[in-house]
Amino acid sequence: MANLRVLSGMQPSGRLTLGNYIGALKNYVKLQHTHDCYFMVVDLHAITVPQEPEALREQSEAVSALYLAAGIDPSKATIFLQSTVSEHAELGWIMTTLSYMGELERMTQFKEKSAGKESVGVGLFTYPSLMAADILLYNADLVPVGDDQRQHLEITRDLAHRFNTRYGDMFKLPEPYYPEVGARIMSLDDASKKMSKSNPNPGSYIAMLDEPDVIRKKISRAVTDSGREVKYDPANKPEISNLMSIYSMCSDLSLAEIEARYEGQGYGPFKKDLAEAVVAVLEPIQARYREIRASGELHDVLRQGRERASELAAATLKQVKEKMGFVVL
Ligand code: ATP
Ligand code: LTN
Repeated sequence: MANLRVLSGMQPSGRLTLGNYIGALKNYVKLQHTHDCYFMVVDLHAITVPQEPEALREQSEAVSALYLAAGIDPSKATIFLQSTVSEHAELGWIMTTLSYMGELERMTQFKEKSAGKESVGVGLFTYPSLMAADILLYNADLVPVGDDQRQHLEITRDLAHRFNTRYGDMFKLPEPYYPEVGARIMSLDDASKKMSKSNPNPGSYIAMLDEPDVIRKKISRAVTDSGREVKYDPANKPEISNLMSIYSMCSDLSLAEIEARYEGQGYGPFKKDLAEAVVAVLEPIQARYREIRASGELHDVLRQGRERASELAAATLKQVKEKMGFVVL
């Protein structure tokens, strides 16, 4: 249904990983054919932890180019940078004023990212209010994300409902959209943590732009349990189950088909084939990525995206302000 709207985003806080691809980007590419899609690079969210200016610029362009390289077609979906549509910051402030300390304090992402830090930025705390603004500005129906965003989607729905109750009907309550397998890809060095692009150990993740030989090496070194059975059992065999999810998402084999294929063979052949399946998915994306970066087309795509996104965002913000009692001139 072309009229159902989709919105999502990724932070330019490092190099995109296979977790970002499987958990979210793959669904972006799929949904563009059936929905009215808006995909952004959430640079305003990235600065909730310190970023070097040059690195922020480079990573923002890299994430945008990876969106295109992974198959998002700018004639079908709108791609833009969050900071270029100033309504995000403005509705973000409004959502902050509607948010309660208690509900933000309960966010596990906040607890994890602030744990053990001497000084914690306020932006990290109000991060979910800005994310709610991102989604509500476009009145999105569906939000493709990985499992770690579950709480943030709930708070978005709470804030939308709170606004509607206080000021009259305005926002739809958005639904999350998760992949069936791979909504939570775990770290290669510790299957109790999610694979994350800001992990300081590059061996813990596969970056979408890792060279094929680096991918092979990282997978061969990935931690596995001491057994030898390739069996999907997340509670007792979290490492192998994680690698099986990755394999399934990179090959379109089901988990049961993978179990059957490696029965009695141990981990060696499984890991070898897994590495080739990942390389086969990422190599063509990497080739397109290099072409896109060399072509200089990126800024035009992002400018066009900003125009399309601004139109919707401005209309929503105007209505919000009217409902809240701002003098709209
Ligand atoms: P950071 O480590 O900097 O917080 P991140 O790697 O978690 O970043 P985000 O930009 O926060 O990445 O997330 C972008 C999208 O990718 C979100 O929809 C998120 O749910 C999804 N995602 C991130 N990591 C994983 C993962 N390990 N498994 C599945 N989905 C993931
Ligand atoms: N918090 C998200 C990134 C994000 C987002 C959004 C995702 C910011 N705004 C709006 C979906 C919709 C994350 O992935 N860490």
